[in-house]
Amino acid sequence: MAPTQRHRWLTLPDSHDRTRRAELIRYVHDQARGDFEARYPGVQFGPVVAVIAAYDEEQNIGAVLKAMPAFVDGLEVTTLVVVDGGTDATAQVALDSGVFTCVLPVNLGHGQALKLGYELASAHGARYVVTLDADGQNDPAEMGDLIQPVIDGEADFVIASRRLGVDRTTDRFRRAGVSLYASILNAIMSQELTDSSNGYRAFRVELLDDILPLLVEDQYQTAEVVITASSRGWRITERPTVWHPRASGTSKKGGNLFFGLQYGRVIGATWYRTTRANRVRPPAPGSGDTGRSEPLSTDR
Ligand SMILES: Nc1nc2c(ncn2[C@@H]2O[C@H](COP(=O)(O)OP(=O)(O)OP(=O)(O)O)[C@@H](O)[C@H]2O)c(=O)[nH]1
Ligand SMILES: [Mg+2]
Repeated sequence: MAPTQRHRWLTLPDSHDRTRRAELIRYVHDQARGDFEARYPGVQFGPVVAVIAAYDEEQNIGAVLKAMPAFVDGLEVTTLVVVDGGTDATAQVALDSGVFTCVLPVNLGHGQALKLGYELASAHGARYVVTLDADGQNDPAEMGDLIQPVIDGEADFVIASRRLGVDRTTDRFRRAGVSLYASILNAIMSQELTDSSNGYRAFRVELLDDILPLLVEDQYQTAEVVITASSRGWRITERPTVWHPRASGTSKKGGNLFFGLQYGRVIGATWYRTTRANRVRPPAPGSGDTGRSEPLSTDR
């Protein structure tokens, strides 16, 4: 009898399953990347690349793209939308707005879409990468403040914090989850973050190049990136943000209980993985673990 989805919950993937899944993801990424390179041959991005992963966001993404800044701190901003499969006109809206658009042929999940965005940004000349959502929860006008600590060389990775700023959403359960998971993450990684699950982020590209091979989560990947970057010794800080309700539609990440359980699983699994991986991998070049007190560069 063929296994049902319910039975699948009871069986842990073996190494053959994991290898096959990784190969499938690689194949789909390569297809999308090939299409992208053919659509934009030899393209060179600006020093700041804003990566927006979008899954069925045709109603919301147009307004986000219109609000994207052309420059932050005198540095040109390139917007790159990674359309994560889906069935609506998200890709067409992005293409019509004139931003760089990479389309995955099937839905792989927010984490996998962002990984492809990081790869493209790095390969096409980005020095800094910003991520934000396509659903209108982040204000692109805040990008300059968010990225400033990275440009100034004070941090390698900045996370927008709704708890340091303003949270305009009303879900108290979700708010409690944001605080709880930040506390857990702080306890295991010796950080002092207030909002580790916010997807509005700015990175130095060297950090992304370093952690990319260690990222495996399809969804709920915000914790994975923080734990992995922290375990590699990169410097993380926060800036306040105004966190808006979704412009339209509902979260596709499941109800609060499912979201919470999955988020907790990602924290545990990443912590276990990075602890093992760092036993065999040297510290990140330029990260705090090397004992350097100087930032990599100020790039100003
Ligand atoms: N849910 C979901 N979002 C995806 C996926 N791939 C890309 N995304 C994009 O990821 C961003 C965040 O997704 P949301 O579903 O809003 O999740 P969230 O903002 O973390 O959580 P909420 O607070 O519930 O909105 C949006 O821009 C989505 O379009 C996917 O497979 N699932
Ligand atoms: Mg959202």
